[in-house]
Amino acid sequence: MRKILIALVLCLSVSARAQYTPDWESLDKRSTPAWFEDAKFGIFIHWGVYSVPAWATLSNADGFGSNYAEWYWQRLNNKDLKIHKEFVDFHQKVYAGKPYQDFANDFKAELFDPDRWAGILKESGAKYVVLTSKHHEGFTLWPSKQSWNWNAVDIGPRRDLLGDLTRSVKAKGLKMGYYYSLYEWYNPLYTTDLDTYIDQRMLPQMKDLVESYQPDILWGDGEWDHPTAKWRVAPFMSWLFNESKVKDSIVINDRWGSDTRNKYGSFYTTEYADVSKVKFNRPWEECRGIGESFGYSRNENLEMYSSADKLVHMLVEIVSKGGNLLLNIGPRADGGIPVIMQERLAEMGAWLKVNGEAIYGTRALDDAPKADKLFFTRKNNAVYLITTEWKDVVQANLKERPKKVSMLGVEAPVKYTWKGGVLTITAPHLSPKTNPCNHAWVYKLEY
Ligand code: FHN
Repeated sequence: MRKILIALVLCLSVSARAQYTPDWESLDKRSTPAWFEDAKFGIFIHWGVYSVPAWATLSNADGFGSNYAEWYWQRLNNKDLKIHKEFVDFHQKVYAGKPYQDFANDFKAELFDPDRWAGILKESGAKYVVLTSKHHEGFTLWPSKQSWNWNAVDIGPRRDLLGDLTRSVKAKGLKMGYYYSLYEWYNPLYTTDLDTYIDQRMLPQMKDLVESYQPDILWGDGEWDHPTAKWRVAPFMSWLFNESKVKDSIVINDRWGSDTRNKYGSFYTTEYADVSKVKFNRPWEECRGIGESFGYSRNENLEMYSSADKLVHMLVEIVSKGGNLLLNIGPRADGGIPVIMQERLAEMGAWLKVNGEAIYGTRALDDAPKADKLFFTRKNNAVYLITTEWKDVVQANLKERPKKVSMLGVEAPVKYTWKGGVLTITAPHLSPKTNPCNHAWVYKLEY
């Protein structure tokens, strides 16, 4: 009896310790579930009513984000912007100035095939997906009760886009997450009665997403108008971490109030950052489009799209600094994924098929040698040296002599010497037939 009592007391005290109180200090005591740091590569999807006009200016006149097509509605209304007139002129010429809301009727998603999308996403080598459940326009991709007649089932696609994609993505073994914008530009409740908006729309929607679809990630945004205390997000997070069905697996980003970015959350976020300058001692994630917009912009030119070379190099650099890359695609309103985006994803996937061992599940190498176009990751007893440019001879300062050096995807052993703390690798002779990959090559150093 005594033993049972002691066991009971122990159990109770463990569960009491596992309770997170509704404040960020407590919430941040929860360690980030390891799957997130192991995953390294995710695909962001911006899809909504804005995918119908799918247009943004090419001018950068208003600085960062000028080219974001998902901001179309706001650009039409915000007279203070330098790019405003260009949007109004375009809208007048092409759509005779019709109300933005009418675009929802043209958001048909008639080509949307969630299994096909999931196949493309899986083949990219990504381990997770983050879909815009609701962007700043307020339109929800799931049948949200709080968004009557402004959701994908009541109007437009007439289908639970979020639910259908979630099922297909999870069936492929990928994690599924939702982007959720706290604020809404033109929701009268948001603009006139913030507290009611939060209580009767925002918080119930977030809870509905979690309970109905059990996401692996909740990715907040549109948080900048108010501090986190005003949004009352922390109590929701303590429910999420203590009681929800996903309490052990879910991760959240850091955008939950004007005072939370790079401060609180399971991981920090950057956006179109110069990743060479990023330095965090927490899990982090860089998000960006393949081009210069998140929502599909029909106005973009080829030179605005990152090459596969650039994307692989970016992934390598981010991972060498302990981060994840969340690379965005913007599907068309008809549900097709623009072929150039598919091509870039396929290239990433081909590279990761050969070299994924140096990416997934790795961590940054402490005191990694600094050398031009050389990056390092580590896992178990191996260090991975990734060269983003082919070099016949690769040199790096390394404290210990590796027992073995090989190139991922190449069977023949690789010649190397190690003298006075300098590792010198002679690259294998490869022909176009034996070259395992393009963009970057990985040497595995075993210790
Ligand atoms: O305004 C949004 C933007 O449209 C896009 O969704 C990005 C993704 O990180 N977040 C906001 C800007 O920080």
